[in-house]
Amino acid sequence: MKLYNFITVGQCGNQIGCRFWDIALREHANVNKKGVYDESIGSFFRNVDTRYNDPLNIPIGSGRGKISSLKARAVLIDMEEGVVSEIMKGPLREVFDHKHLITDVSGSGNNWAVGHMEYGPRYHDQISEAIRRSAEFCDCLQCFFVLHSMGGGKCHVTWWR
Ligand SMILES: Nc1nc2c(ncn2[C@@H]2O[C@H](COP(=O)(O)OP(=O)(O)OP(=O)(O)O)[C@@H](O)[C@H]2O)c(=O)[nH]1
Ligand SMILES: [Mg+2]
Repeated sequence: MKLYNFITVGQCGNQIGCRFWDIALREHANVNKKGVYDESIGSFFRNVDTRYNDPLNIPIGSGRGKISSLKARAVLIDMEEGVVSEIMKGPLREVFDHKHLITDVSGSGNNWAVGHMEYGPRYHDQISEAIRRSAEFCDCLQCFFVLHSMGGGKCHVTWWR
């Protein structure tokens, strides 16, 4: 099974990411009428239902039960906490592993130098650790998707090197 890891960065990356996870869940609900955790949903979500040793082909239920047994293979990073906080108040809040959220308060204000010199070094280890943790949940990691705008402060640029 090929597994995909998402890293969503900044306002743009997290807004697009949020739409992606919503659509992924809806689409899966459309094609997988039995509501089981199969390979296709496993590519993007891990099943955290601990009642089963082999998580494949087990029921994932419906409604809140379904969402609470799924965790997106994602790390959310934003040095301005607003967008991530809104996501955490919304219907998808349980889809994200809280250990994979990395936020600060004020952001870089589109100032790349601040992202590069300040937030990058400050959050380098925390970001690496979250991505490592997320990747370790994958038996067969296919790739990372990094979602972000071309503008903004981009603390992760330092990390990505
Ligand atoms: N397509 C699209 N573009 C967006 C969205 N949100 C922001 N942008 C664009 O992204 C650029 C600014 O980047 P942001 O993503 O806001 O910046 P950031 O990564 O949060 O960085 P800082 O806030 O400076 O720390 C501008 O060109 C915006 O127009 C979105 O939801 N969709
Ligand atoms: Mg921002």
